[in-house]
Amino acid sequence: MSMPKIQSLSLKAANIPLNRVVVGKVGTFENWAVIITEITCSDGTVGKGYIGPYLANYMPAIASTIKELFKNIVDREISPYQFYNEVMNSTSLMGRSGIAIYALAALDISLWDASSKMANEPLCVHLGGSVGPVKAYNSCGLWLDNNTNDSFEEAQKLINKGNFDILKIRLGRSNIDQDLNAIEAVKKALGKDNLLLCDFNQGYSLPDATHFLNILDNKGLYWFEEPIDYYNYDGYKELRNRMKTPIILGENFHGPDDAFRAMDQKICDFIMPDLMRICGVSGWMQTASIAAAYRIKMSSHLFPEVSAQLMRVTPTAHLCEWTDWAEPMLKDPYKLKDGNLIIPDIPGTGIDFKEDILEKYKINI
Ligand code: SMN
Ligand code: MG
Repeated sequence: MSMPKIQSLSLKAANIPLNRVVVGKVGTFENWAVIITEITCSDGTVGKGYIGPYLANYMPAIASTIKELFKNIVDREISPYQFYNEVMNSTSLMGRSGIAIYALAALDISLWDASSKMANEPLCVHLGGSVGPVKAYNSCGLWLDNNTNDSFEEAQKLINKGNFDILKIRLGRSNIDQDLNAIEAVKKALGKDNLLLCDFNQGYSLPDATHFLNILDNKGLYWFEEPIDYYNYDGYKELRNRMKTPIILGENFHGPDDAFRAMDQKICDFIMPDLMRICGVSGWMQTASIAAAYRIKMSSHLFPEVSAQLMRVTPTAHLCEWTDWAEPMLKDPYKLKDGNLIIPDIPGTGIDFKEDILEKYKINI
């Protein structure tokens, strides 16, 4: 059976303005820097995707890595998982983390989009699942600049955006009382049956985490996300033993190897891989199998569109992180209903771009 061949690659980059400035221990961001990957095939199919590697100045380096990797698939039939394995098994490449993996993810996402478009199926159907709602939480606010007086109102707005019953607050202010007040205000807005997640973005040292998490441990928070440096495995083990609240990490897993190591060493209760860093659809699917074997619930980090599709085929699917960061550049952002993301019943990932917005906020690569 002869399949269409991969013909050409178009790369664009843009610095998309955020509706709400991100202020966290990760830094302050007014824009989301994205790279758009479009792969055209001989039958006219265009596989589209984007990654968001944060730092605009790194875009040229990532773009040139994407172009270099692409040379290996030009003129070949689409086989995303095979290509992923070839690159992952290659010893001559730049390793399995950082820029190399971001570049492979960018291509992988577009290849899976093209593959599911050729099959005339939504990505989740192409992967053996079905179209349906995906439980999500609103992660678009409650950053560290949110002071107690605003927390209740901001939480209400976030809830109302999609009838959400789960929110995430960022913690680790210099004064713990401010964190405690913000938690109380957000909980009041949520009501007693709804979940509040919290994220420390690796802001604490181990001794501080031990001290402050003890204070927060009986505040009814559903998870503690990344309290300390994500590479401090011994520290995570210790915190996990000391705390009742489940510990989650995963947005900093670079590929399934990191996810495996974290689960194998039992350093967390839940995981939440990031589509780009876990290495696209292929890296996600491998990680989902590992999580299933360990019976560990798997949430997502950013990239709500493709992540929602993947949650439909993730055996231990938990919560999809929803942000509106990509919305200004998307022709048809996914809809929200009753705290769920709604997957569009169209072939591929359903991602298409507003060219005028990409042009307006263009980054030269
Ligand atoms: C986060 C990640 C990247 C940028 C801003 C915030 C955060 C999250 O860790 O989980 O949403
Ligand atoms: Mg986080």
